[in-house]
Amino acid sequence: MSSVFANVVRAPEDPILGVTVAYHKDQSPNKLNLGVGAYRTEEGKPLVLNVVKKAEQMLVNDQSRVKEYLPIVGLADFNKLSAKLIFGADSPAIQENRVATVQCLSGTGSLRVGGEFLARHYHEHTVYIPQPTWGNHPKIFTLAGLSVKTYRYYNPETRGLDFEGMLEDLGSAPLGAIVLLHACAHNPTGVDPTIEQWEQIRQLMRSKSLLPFFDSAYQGFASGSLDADAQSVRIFVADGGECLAAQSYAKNMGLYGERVGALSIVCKTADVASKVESQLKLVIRPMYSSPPLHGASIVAAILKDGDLYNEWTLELKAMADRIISMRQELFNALQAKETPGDWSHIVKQIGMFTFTGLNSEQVTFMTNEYHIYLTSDGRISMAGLSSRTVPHLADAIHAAVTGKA
Ligand code: PLA
Repeated sequence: MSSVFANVVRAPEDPILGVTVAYHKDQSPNKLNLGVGAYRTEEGKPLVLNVVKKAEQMLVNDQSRVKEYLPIVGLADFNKLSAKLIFGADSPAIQENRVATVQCLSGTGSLRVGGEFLARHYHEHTVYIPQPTWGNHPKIFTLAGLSVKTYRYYNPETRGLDFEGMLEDLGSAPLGAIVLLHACAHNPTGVDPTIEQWEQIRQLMRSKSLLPFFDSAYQGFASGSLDADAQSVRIFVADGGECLAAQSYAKNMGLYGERVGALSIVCKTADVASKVESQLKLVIRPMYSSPPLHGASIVAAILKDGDLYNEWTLELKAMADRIISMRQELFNALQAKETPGDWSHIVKQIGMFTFTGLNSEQVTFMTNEYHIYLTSDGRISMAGLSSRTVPHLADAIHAAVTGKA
C-alpha cells in the first residue's frame, strides 16, 4: 500500500540530541556520553536536586492544589521571582514595573516566543548571533520570522574571545538590529567577555540602538554564583535601556524535562510593559495556549522560601565546583601523558563545556575507537565527566591527537 507520505525524506538527527541517540545504540560497557549538556554525578548518574525533591513533596502534600490551566502568561509568582533572579531583587526596572515576564517552555520556548514577538512588533528584523553559537539559535530565530546574521566571537588561534572582531561586526550592524548575547558560560566555546569588555559592548550597542536579547541558560553554573553570572544582563538593565532575556531552569535547577523557563522584556515604562505583555499573550495562545504547571510550581516554591533558596544555592555551587574540578583533572591527565599541544584552555574556559579544538575526524575516531560521544565540533560536556572516566577521555584525546590508536 503506498502512503500519502511516501515522498517524505528522512531528516538527519539533531547535531546535539542525535549524539545521545547514537550513544544509546552503543553496546560497549565503556561508553561515555559527553554530547548533550546534562549534569551527571561523580557516579555518572543524572541528579535530582534535594531541594527539588523537597519542593515536590511540599506540592504533593498540599491538598488545596488543583490541576487547573495556568493563565496564558503562566504562574504569576514564578514570573515575578524569575525576573528578580536574573535582574536582581533591587533592580529599578522591576521596582518601576517596567518588566513584562511570561513563563515559557524552558530556554528554547522563551527564545522562540521572544523571536516571534520581535518579528511582529519590532522595526528591525535582523538578529545577530555569535559565531559559533548553540546550534538551535539560527533555527529558532529563522522560524520565528527573523533574518539571522552572525558576528565574530571566537578566535580559534587564541582559543579566546575575538573582541576586536566582535566590536567591529556589531559596530557595522544596522541601527536597531537585535543582538543575541549569551549571558554567561557561552555555548559551545566556554569563552565569556570580562566585565570590562561587557561594559564596552554595552556602550557600543547603546550608541547604535542595538537591542540586546540575552540567552541565560546557565545562571549559577559558570561561577557557582547566581549574581555573578547575571552581571552581564544587569549592566544593560542598569543604564535604563531596553532588553530581552530568556531564562532556563534546565541546568541550574536540573529541571531539564520539566521545560521551565521565562521570557522577560524590559521596557522604558510600565505602560509599554503591560502592552507588550498583552501582545505576548497573542503569541503564546495559538502556539501552546498556556505553559505547564508542575515545573513552575517547583521553581516558585524554591525561590520564595529563604531556606530552600539557600539550600539551592549550595547545591548549585556544588555542581559548578564539580565541573570546574573536572576541568583541572582532565588538564592534569593530558599534562601527565604529555599530549602534544597547549591544553590550558580546558581550565580557562567557563561553564558546562570545553571547546577542545579537536576536529570532526578526531571526534569520529574517539567515538569509533573509544566509545566516547561528543558533538562533531569538538565540544565536550564537562558535566558528563567524572574522576573515574577522565583517564579514558585523556587516553582517547591523546590517541586522536598523536594519531596512535
Ligand atoms: N540556550 C543555550 C545557550 C543552550 O545551550 C541551551 C541548551 C538552551 C538555550 C535551551 O535549553 P532548554 O530549552 O532545555 O532550557 N543546550 C543543551 C541542550 C544543554 C540542547 O541542545 O537542547 C546543549 O547540549 O547544548
